[in-house]
Amino acid sequence: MTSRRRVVIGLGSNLGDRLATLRAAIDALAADPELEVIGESSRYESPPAGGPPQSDYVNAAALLATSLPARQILERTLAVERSLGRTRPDPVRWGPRTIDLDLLWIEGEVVAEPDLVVPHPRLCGRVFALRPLLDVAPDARDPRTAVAYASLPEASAPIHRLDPG
Ligand code: PH2
Ligand code: MG
Ligand code: MG
Repeated sequence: MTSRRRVVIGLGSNLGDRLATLRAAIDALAADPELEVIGESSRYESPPAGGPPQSDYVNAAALLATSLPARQILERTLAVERSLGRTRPDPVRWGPRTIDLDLLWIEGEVVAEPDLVVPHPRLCGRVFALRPLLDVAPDARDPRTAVAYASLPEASAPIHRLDPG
């Protein structure tokens, strides 16, 4: 049994109605009785990082409170992706996707398994992941080093915020 703690899920979309898909994904997380959505970030638009040429992404983050173990949180996020039409394996690595949910951070927890690494291995280098995370958990720290994410240079890199607040 794990204790109830904060968890941040990163969301991204670059196909179809991106904002509507992000809304639907957060609503689907909130509909899970074992995941309480206690915050959501602004929406940010950015060019694709890596992968083939493709259209711009909209990214966001959802702050959850849950006692589910990391593995089960991952499974719930994959189920939400499937419910919104994502099929795996991806046809193209880092290719365009209607929806991508990434388990970015679990308060005070480190997971290092072949298919599940938390904190997300690319969190610190990606402003489109870091900025939404800081919207919902401004005090978040790396669970290994205790470094505050807000103090990282990437946290203040420029990114286009779509909505006020
Ligand atoms: N996700 C990727 C690859 N590249 N670029 C942006 N801007 N936003 C993303 O969410 C993103 C990406 C793989 O998951
Ligand atoms: Mg991703
Ligand atoms: Mg992903």
